[in-house]
Amino acid sequence: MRMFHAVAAVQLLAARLMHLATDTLAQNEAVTKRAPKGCSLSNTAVRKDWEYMSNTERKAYISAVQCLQKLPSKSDPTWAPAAKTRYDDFVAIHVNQTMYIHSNGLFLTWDRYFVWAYEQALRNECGYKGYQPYWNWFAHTDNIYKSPVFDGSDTSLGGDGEFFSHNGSLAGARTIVIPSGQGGRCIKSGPFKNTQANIGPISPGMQGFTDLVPDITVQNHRCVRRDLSTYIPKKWFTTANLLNVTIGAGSTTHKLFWTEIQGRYPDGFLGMHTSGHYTMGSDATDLYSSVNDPAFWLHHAMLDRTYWIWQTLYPSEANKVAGTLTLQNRPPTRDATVDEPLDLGVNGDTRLIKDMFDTFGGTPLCYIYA
Ligand SMILES: *[C@@H]1O[C@H](CO)[C@@H](O)[C@H](O)[C@H]1NC(C)=O
Ligand SMILES: *[C@@H]1O[C@H](CO)[C@@H](O)[C@H](O)[C@H]1NC(C)=O
Ligand SMILES: *[C@@H]1O[C@H](CO)[C@@H](O)[C@H](O)[C@H]1NC(C)=O
Ligand SMILES: [Cu+2]
Repeated sequence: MRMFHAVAAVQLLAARLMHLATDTLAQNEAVTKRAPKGCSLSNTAVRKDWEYMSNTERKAYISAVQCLQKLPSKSDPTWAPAAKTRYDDFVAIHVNQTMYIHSNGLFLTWDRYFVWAYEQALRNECGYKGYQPYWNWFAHTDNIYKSPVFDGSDTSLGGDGEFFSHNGSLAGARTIVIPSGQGGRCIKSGPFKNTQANIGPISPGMQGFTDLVPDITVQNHRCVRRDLSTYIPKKWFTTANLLNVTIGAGSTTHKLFWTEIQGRYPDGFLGMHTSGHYTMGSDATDLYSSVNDPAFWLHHAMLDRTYWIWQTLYPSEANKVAGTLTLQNRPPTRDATVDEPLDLGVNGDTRLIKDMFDTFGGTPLCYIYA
């Protein structure tokens, strides 16, 4: 009983913290009346929690994603012969940039720009009127199958995969073993039942894939696979871990936040970012082509939201970068600066890291999270 109250109290504190961050931001903006490049509280986009969107809003988002999956690719076919759809264009650039956007100085800002560009494509090319939703990692951790993101209903991003007997997944640079779940093959229910991909898998963490391809030059038309994990949310999407990256020892400098959110693999700690990928499982465990899972974007919006909340709490650290130009600094490279270009290929103009610090800066970002 006492344990229950302690947990409830901490969860309440975490919820308050989220609101505090939102309110602080709103007040700051209102007080300074700062409206760079036309971004203000009256025209800012508000990205919502999937759970608190109406069925109509969710269906509009799902239709727009299905539209991007049907539109033809804009990528140069000599560069990415495997890219067939507009959705594939996003997978292709992520594969191409993989070694330069993870576990390095570009990670958080490239991700922020990538999600924004996808949101633009949904709106400008598929008539979507809403904004990019997020999957709140800390909800339904006791039963991921009940999450409205993954419950397999017609207002979800699809349910689990069909069962596939396998030996689990190797996460965190292949050092952390994740037990297999009840899925592993094609998504078996919901709007993305049997949804198709053309690129990858290239380096999946889930064991038992037999159809690997080397890169974006080889098309592999197939279904997107999923293996929801009940193990990860209970173990790592905890209030203690949330508090650590927002107000605890893992939050006080940019470098600490950046490290903690990406995980400390030698300590057996997967971190929030990798945890989300391995909660979805199967295709989403591929460092290169995880974008194939349509829930990738709700996961990455949550990562961005966590970064945004942290930035609001630590204004003096908010515009810093940590890390070099290569994944885990292999091969060794110089430290990233705020002037590093962020390459999205056909999906967006090249912007700089420093353009991405302020989601309210109008360069080109203009959004907040609810
Ligand atoms: C990514 O694409 C660029 C061309 O835009 C090419 O020069 C580079 O080799 C590609 N990198 C990988 C790892 O495929
Ligand atoms: C699982 O591991 C066992 C023992 O190493 C191996 O024989 C089996 O082929 C593996 N199964 C899959 C699906 O990879
Ligand atoms: C919080 O983050 C710090 C810094 O990375 C780490 O040393 C510590 O173990 C974390 N605490 C918990 C409870 O995970
Ligand atoms: Cu990711």
